[in-house]
Amino acid sequence: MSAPLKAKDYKSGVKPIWCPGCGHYSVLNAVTKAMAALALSRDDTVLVSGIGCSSRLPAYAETYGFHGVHGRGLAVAQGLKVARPDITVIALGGDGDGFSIGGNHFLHACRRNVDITYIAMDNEVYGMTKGQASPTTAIDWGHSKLTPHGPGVRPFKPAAVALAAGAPWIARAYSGNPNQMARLISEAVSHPGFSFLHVLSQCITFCPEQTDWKTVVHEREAEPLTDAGEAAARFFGESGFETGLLYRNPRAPWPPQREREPTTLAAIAGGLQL
Ligand SMILES: Cc1ncc(C[n+]2csc(CCOP(=O)(O)OP(=O)(O)O)c2C)c(N)n1
Ligand code: SF4
Repeated sequence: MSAPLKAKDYKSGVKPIWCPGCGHYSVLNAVTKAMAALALSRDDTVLVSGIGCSSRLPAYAETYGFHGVHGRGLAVAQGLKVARPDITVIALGGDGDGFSIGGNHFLHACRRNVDITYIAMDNEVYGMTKGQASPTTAIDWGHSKLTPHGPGVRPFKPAAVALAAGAPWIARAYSGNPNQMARLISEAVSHPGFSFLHVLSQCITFCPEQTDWKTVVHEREAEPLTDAGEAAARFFGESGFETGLLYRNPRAPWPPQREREPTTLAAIAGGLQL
């Protein structure tokens, strides 16, 4: 019998090109730790992403990967899981990728409840394209030359939106605590249905002030909420810095499990009335 794989065995030989101090390194470490903890088969695990600094992550992992089109990671991930229910599918990307151009896919992935994990690495900015405002940028964040007085638009609350769209499992992690993040990723992957992990992952280059997150981030001590109404009140009123499993209300994933004979092209063609 071969020795169990360690976290490092789930890393590819490709050296990340993220800036030193970028929060996404921590997410890579947490993802590979979780894979080792769950003893996932490298051949039966797929990481799917869109475009952005965060979306480069699949290249750095020693599993199958799909570095796709901006905002379309969730569409690919859900299609893959529906076609191959036997494999583990983890979708990843940034706040720009997932909540802006991919926002519609995010809503429907929460609602549809396909058994995948979605890790959104939120740095409240478009890092890859040099610091434009994203849907989670603060209303008065004036560090971008494009919005010197701030975007002037209220930021989106990812946990509240996920809840309203029907996500049955919602957690938050912080890049400064990769061990907690790894535990949450293991739980997310084990949850039978769509699991949404919102990660506060700092962009040190365009938002250096995010290093202050360490002073406000705190772990949830209570059990996760199970009532959607209570969770809504919590997510609307919260600071956004509480980490841990915040809400869990499982329901049957889509599509329902059904026994069926594999269909062949010949059988389909035979049944067509041409
Ligand atoms: C269709 C399309 N529109 C725009 C872009 C340009 N683009 C590339 S990455 C990106 C945003 C990345 O931000 P985010 O997803 O938050 O990830 P980060 O780089 O911050 O990790 C944009 C707008 C693109 N590649 N494709
Ligand atoms: S620009 Fe920001 S998000 Fe991109 S690698 Fe650098 S620190 Fe990370």
